[in-house]
Amino acid sequence: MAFTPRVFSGTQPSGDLHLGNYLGAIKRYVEMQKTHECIYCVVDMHAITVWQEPADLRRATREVAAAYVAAGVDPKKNIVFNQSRVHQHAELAWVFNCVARMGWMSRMTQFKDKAGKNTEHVSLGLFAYPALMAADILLYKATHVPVGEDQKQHLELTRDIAAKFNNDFGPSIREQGLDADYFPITEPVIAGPATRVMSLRDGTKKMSKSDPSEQSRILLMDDADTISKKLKRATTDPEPLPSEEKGLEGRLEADNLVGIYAALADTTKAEVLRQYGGQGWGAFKPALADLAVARLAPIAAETRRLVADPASIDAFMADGAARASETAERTMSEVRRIVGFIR
Ligand code: AQP
Repeated sequence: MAFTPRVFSGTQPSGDLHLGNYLGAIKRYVEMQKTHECIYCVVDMHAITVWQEPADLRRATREVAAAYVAAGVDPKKNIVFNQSRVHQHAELAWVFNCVARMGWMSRMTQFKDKAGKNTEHVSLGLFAYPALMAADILLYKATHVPVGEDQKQHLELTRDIAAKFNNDFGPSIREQGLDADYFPITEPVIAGPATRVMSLRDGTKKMSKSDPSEQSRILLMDDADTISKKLKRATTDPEPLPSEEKGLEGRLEADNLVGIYAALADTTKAEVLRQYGGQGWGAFKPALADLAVARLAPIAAETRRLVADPASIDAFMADGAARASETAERTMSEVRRIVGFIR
C-alpha cells in the first residue's frame, strides 16, 4: 500500500536545546514542512526516563515548542504538541513493548551509553524508550523521520517493530479488512553536513544536553558573547584548515567545526574549505562565531518573546494535540481490534 507521505519527529524537553538539536533536527523540521504534512512533538514522556524536576519539565516543554516555532515551524500548517497530551502514545507503546524482543532492546547503544555501568539503577522507561519512540512515529503512520545520526539505530528498531507487528498480526489485520502492510516501514531522514554535531571539548563525543561541561555545547539561547567564547575555546589541532575534505580525515574537531559552518551557511564542507583552506583557527573561529550568532540570535529572541506568553504556547499545543488525537485514535482503535482487545 502507498502511505501518504507524512513526517513525524520529536525533541525531548530534558534540558536546554543545543546546536546539535538545531542542525540535526529542528532545521530539518522547518525545511520538510515545505513539502510534507508534518507532526512535531515535544516528547515530554521520553524526558522523564531520567529524573526531571516538574517545574523544569514544564518550562523546558514550553521552551522547546517555542523554539520550533521561533526557528520557523508553522503550528497552524503543521501539528505541534506535547506527547503526554495524547494518551494513545503510551497505549501503543505498551503493545510495542510486547512486540519488541529483549534482545533487540539490549542492543540499543544509546541505552548502554546513558545507563553506563549503572543498569541496576536506571529506570525501566529508559530501557523501553525506543518502543515508545516507535509508537510516536507509527501512531501517525509517519513515512519519514528527520533525526540526527544518533537516532539511526532507534529508527531501525521502529522498522523492525512495524515489520514484526504486520507479520505477527497478519491474519487479524486481514480479518479486519485492513491492508496487510498495516504500519509503514519508516525512512529516517539523516542528511546534510551536521547530522552528528560533536562536543566542542572532545571530538569523539556528540554534543549533548546532558554533558556536564557547559563549554561542550552551544545553546540556542546563548548570547553572542557566550557563543564567541565557547567557539574560541573549542578544542582544535594546530594545523591550518585543509583545502579539500579528504584533509579532514582523522581531524575530528576540525571536521566538526567545518560541518557546523557548512550547515549554518546552507552549503557543503567542500565549499567551506574552498573559502578557508590554508587559513588558521584564528581566522576561522571568529567567522564561525559571527555566522552562528547571525543564525541563532533571531531564533533566541523569538523564543524569548514566545515563552513570555506561556498561555499562547499552551494554546497552540492544545490545538495540535486535538488534531493529533484524531489520527492517533483512528490508529489505536484499529490496533485494539487487531490485537484482540474487546471495547
Ligand atoms: N549532537 C547532535 N548532532 C545532531 N543531531 C543531534 N540530536 C541530538 N544531539 C545531536 C538530534 O536532536 C533531536 C532531538 O534529540 P533528543 O531531544 O531526543 O535528545 P538526544 O538525541 O538524546 O540528544 P541530546 O539532545 O543531546 O539529549 P541527551 O543529552 O539527553 O542525550 C534528535 O533528532 C537527535 O537525533
